[in-house]
Amino acid sequence: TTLTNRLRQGLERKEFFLHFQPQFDERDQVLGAEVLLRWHHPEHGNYPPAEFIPVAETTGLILPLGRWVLEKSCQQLAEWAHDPEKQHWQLAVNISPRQLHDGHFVDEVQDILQQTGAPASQLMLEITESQLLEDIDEAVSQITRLAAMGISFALDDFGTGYSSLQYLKNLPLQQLKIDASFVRDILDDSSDKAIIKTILALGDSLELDVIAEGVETHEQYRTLYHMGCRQFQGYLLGQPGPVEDLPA
Ligand code: G
Ligand code: G
Ligand code: MN
Ligand code: NA
Repeated sequence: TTLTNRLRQGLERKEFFLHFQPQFDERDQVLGAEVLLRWHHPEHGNYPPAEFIPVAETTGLILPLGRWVLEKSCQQLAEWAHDPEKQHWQLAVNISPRQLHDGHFVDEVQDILQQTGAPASQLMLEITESQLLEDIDEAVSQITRLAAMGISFALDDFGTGYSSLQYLKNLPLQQLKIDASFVRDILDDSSDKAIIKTILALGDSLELDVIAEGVETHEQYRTLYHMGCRQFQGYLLGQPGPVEDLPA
C-alpha cells in the first residue's frame, strides 16, 4: 500500500492523535500549547509528521485530517473552559495552505466552534509565510473573516520564508514565532542574533507578541530574555506530549 492509502485508512481507523507542547510567558506561567499531529500505524509505528503531512497536502487528505485536528483541539478548549485554572489557555493549531484556500474553511471553523462550544478567543491558528504567497488576497480575506470571529493568528517559522513586511501590515496577526533555526545558534552566530533582535523590534513596534521556538538550553533562554523576548516554547521548558502532561 502507498502512504496515501495508509493515510486514508489511518483516518478511518482513528490512528491519529494529538500532542501538546506548552508555551510559557516570562514568569513561567503556561499560556497554552501548540497542537502537534501524531500518527501511530499498527505495523509501521510512528510516522514523523514531516513525512506524512506533505503527502496529506498533495493528496488533499489534509482537509479531513486538518478538520479532525481542529475538532479535537476545540473539544479540548471547551473542556478547559470549565476549569478556572485552564480557561485562559490558548491552543495554537497549524494550518496548511490547502485548508486556507479550500473555500469552505471559514464556515467549517465556525461550525466546529459552535458544535464544540469552544471559545474562539482561545483558538490560535498558525500559518506560514510561504502559504500566504499562493494567493495573498484570498488568504487575507479568509484570515480577516476568522479574526472577526475572535480567532487569533500566529505567523509560524517567521524569517525563514520570503518575508514581506506587507503581510504584517495587512494581516490581523497576534503573534510572530521566531523559527527554531535562529534560536539554535543564537549564542554563536551574530547574524542569527541580529535577526532575532530585528523580529523582536518589529513585534514591539507593530504590537505583536513574539514567541521563541526551539528553546533547548538555559543560555538560549537567558539570551532571548535579555533581548526582550517574553514568550517561550521548546524542549527546555516542555516536550510535546499528551494533554495530561501539560504543567498545571
Ligand atoms: O511535531 P514536529 O516538529 O515533528 O512537526 C513537523 C512539522 O509538522 C511542523 O512543521 C509542524 O508545523 C507540522 N505539523 C504538526 N502538526 C500539524 C497539523 O496538525 N497540521 C499541519 N498542517 N501541520 C502540522
Ligand atoms: O513548523 P513548526 O514550528 O510548527 O514545528 C514545530 C516543531 O518543532 C514541532 O513538531 C516540535 O516537535 C518541534 N520542536 C519543539 N520544541 C523543539 C525544540 O526545543 N527543539 C527542536 N529542535 N524542535 C522542537
Ligand atoms: Mn507551528
Ligand atoms: Na516553526
